[in-house]
Amino acid sequence: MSALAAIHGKKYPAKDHARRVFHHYSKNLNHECAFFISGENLELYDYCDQTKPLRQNRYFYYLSGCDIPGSHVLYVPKTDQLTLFLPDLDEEDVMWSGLPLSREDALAKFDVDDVQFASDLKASIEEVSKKVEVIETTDINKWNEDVRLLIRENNPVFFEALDECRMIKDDYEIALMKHAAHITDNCHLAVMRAVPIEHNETHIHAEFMYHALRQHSKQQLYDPICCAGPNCSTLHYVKNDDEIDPTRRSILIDAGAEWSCYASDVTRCFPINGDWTKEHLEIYNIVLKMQQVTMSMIRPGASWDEIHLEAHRVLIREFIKLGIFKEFSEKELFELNISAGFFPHGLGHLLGMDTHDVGGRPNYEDPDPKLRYLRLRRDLQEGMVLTDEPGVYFSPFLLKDILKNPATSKYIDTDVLDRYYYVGGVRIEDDLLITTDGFENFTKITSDPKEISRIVNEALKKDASDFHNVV
Ligand SMILES: [Mn+2]
Repeated sequence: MSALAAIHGKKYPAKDHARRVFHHYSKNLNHECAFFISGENLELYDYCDQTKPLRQNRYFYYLSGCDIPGSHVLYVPKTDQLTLFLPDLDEEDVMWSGLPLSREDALAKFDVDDVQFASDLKASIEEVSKKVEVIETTDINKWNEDVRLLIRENNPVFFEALDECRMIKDDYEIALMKHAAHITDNCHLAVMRAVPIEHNETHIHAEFMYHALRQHSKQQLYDPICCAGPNCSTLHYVKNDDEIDPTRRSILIDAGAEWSCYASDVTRCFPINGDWTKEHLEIYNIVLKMQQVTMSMIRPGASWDEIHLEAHRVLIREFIKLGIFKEFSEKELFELNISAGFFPHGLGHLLGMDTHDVGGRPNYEDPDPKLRYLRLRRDLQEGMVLTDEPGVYFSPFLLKDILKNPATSKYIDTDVLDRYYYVGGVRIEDDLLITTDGFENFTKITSDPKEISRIVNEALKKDASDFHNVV
């Protein structure tokens, strides 16, 4: 059954979100207030009559569920009144864009008490401003200049209330995210199965996008990362245009479909010819073990810092076994931060309407390089959605200081290390919901190396001309 069946016929719970944000806000500030947020609007490119792609403002969407450009939302807690303001009807534009949603249609579609239009905005805000001490907004910008003197931007208490609420997902948001994850599973499987026609990183990218669009997911929250061989050691590689040749068979694809502004974020790796090389499989199995060990620790109350550091310990133990790290104590290697050269990013991040979602409280100044890029620095709570995405990379750039400094280079056997550079890197990434006693994994596409090998080898038996998009 589709995840969307659980929310069939229901509206995005904007009103409940507004109430929750006020509840949180009023723990810190006790005065009469209102909340006002402007959504994004369409903008033209310079010297051109085409519009830039629209990415709806996430705070606006959280309080409205509305994706219409040029809208605003106002919540007055005292009367528990949520009002959506839609753009005024532009008669001249109807010929090009068709009729916009009527007031009645909008009332039926969105979880709001009233629908007004942009031309009503100033009078409504003036009216409310007489009754409350402050109208909070996230930011004063070109879409709400008319009312700038009546609203206050940038109050950290308001942002914290929004972020804390967004961090804990409700059933409706969970259904949207599960659906995004389901589409993404199908896309990753399609990429593994399309190997006869994938000779360039762009083909991997194209295959993912084609299958996302076929499933009505028109955009991704982040640019797909599609790489082969040493390119896999660049964490956010988005050039996606190198050839895939027999010396560069290790593939890494990090891509996720979006559904109604909610994200999925999944990474899979596979050998383009179906058969893992010895070194590629060794590294893959280490990353898989890092993921399995860390997943076994996930439950409400657990420290994500601790779980992340445990992934480093697994890496160190396994690198000692491979001989990349010379046999010193695990503790010594851990304290010297050498593993951060091979696993430089965090184990995972919160996921929601942003790929790196709000509420994680990262500390990019952390003196411990193992923790510096960890985007979630809090204990786990039921209702959080996060990624578990360990990785191991062989980047000459990331390793140059460790290899140059005799205090650290003495721990590394470069003869052994040199055998792994061609793999580039491996990352395995799943999307997890924290539940009462553990977690639910939204990501169902297999990460078992034997199964992946079987899928790819099976696909290679097919004739390339069977494919829809042979070029
Ligand atoms: Mn991620």
